[in-house]
Amino acid sequence: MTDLHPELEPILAEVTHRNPAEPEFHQAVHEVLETLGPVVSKHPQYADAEVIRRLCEPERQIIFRVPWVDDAGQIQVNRGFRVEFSSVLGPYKGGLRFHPSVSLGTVKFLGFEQIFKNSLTGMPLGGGKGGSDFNPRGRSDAEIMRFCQSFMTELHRHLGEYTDVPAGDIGVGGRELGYLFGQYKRITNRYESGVLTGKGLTWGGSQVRTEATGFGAVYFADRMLRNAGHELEGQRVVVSGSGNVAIHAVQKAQELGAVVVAVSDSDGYVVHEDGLDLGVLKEVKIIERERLDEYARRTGAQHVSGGSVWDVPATVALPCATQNEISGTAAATMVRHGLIAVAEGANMPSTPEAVAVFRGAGVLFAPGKAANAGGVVTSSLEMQQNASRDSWTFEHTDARLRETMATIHDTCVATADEYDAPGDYVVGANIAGFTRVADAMIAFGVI
Ligand code: NDP
Ligand code: 2IT
Repeated sequence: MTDLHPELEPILAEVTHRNPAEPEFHQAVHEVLETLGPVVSKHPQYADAEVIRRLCEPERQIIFRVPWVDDAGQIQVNRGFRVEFSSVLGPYKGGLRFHPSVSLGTVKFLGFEQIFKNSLTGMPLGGGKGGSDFNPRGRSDAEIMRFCQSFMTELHRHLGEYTDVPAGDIGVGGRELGYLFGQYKRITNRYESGVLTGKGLTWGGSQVRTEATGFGAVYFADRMLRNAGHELEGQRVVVSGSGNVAIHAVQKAQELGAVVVAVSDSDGYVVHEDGLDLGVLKEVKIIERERLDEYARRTGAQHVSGGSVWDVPATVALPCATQNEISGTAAATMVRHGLIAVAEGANMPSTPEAVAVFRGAGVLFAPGKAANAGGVVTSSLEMQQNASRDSWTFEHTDARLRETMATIHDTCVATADEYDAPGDYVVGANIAGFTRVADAMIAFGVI
């Protein structure tokens, strides 16, 4: 990581000191602050108004007990979180993650990233994130339902279509959002569609929201490659993860003519040299909620237990699993194998060491807050449809997503140029995301 601007150094020191044992949050703040030096120099009003110091402190943090009864009749206790980080540009907006690794620091890193991502979309969205250390793996539908109902029984009092609008993330998809929305509706006695996004198509959901993050990451990668004189067609692509984002990234990459040769889950990865079979992948992972070795069994693909999917050579990498999944060593291997572009479908999947390796090697690098913004963009389109009691076609919604990803891409490029960092999408995304929030914060005064 590079040195920070002297105005920003004490802010990072304060964040680290006041939020002990939250390394992912420190990492996310550091990664943003190290790009803001030129903005602070050019616009002293931001430092005068302590915009950055204020932005690093969430507006509100909610931590609550989630008790529930498992199928064996045992009482289980989990911890729930919602970090309402910034409502400067709109209601708090961001997903819910259910995974045993979730802690307050995880939710804060994700919420912090979400502020800049949501700002970059140009849409009226604040930033927030939530979740629980609940582990859905191996749980029955009935257990998932009881957990979601208990979680919402507390969370509902903090939500509202003008206040805070959650969606999915790791471990939270259509099934969980159904149980969450059902409980919200029951408790509040309101059919308030705009309170959650990622809903089912028959009860207020939007076309393309399920596909949006993966599709959007590939639209971004395609535009970034074209901007540099390449194209996605014919590229050899490796995708990590095999959840919502990964599968739809595979789908769109294939539709645009790339050959996707590998995907992973937390147990290992599969390699399919001729290209993955999307139909079998969806059947195994989405419908049956099975593991990837089952995909290998059905297709004859090679399954590797453990190991790293980044050992599989590729020209384009789409990390779509989780944070810090690409180490510096893995990045060096990827570069040696001929990597030309990375578009992050996941949030902060590249470690700082990996980012340094990519940058040093001249790899095109699209950070998550730009490349994976398609999810929240389409959430905003869902909110628009809910507000107007309308529903759009798949084609119209997909066209809006694609246009918005193009605009986000072009904003990153133009902003990086303006700040003398041509081709640096990290600089472009952070600065463009930051300035929109910062200008509104100054307009609002000290609140
Ligand atoms: P899913 O739960 O649908 O899928 C997650 C995938 O990543 C699974 O294959 C899972 O494997 C793997 N994974 C998760 N945690 C780990 C881990 N600690 N180690 C190894 N593998 C892991 O989640 P999504 O696809 O929705 O989310 C993936 C990423 O995309 C996350 O970083 C999320 O924040 C980000 N994102 C999601 C958006 C959305 O709209 N859903 C929007 C923008 C970003 P296994 O099943 O074995 O656990
Ligand atoms: O990280 C993300 O952008 C998401 N999980 C989606 C957020 C949303 O509100 O759609």
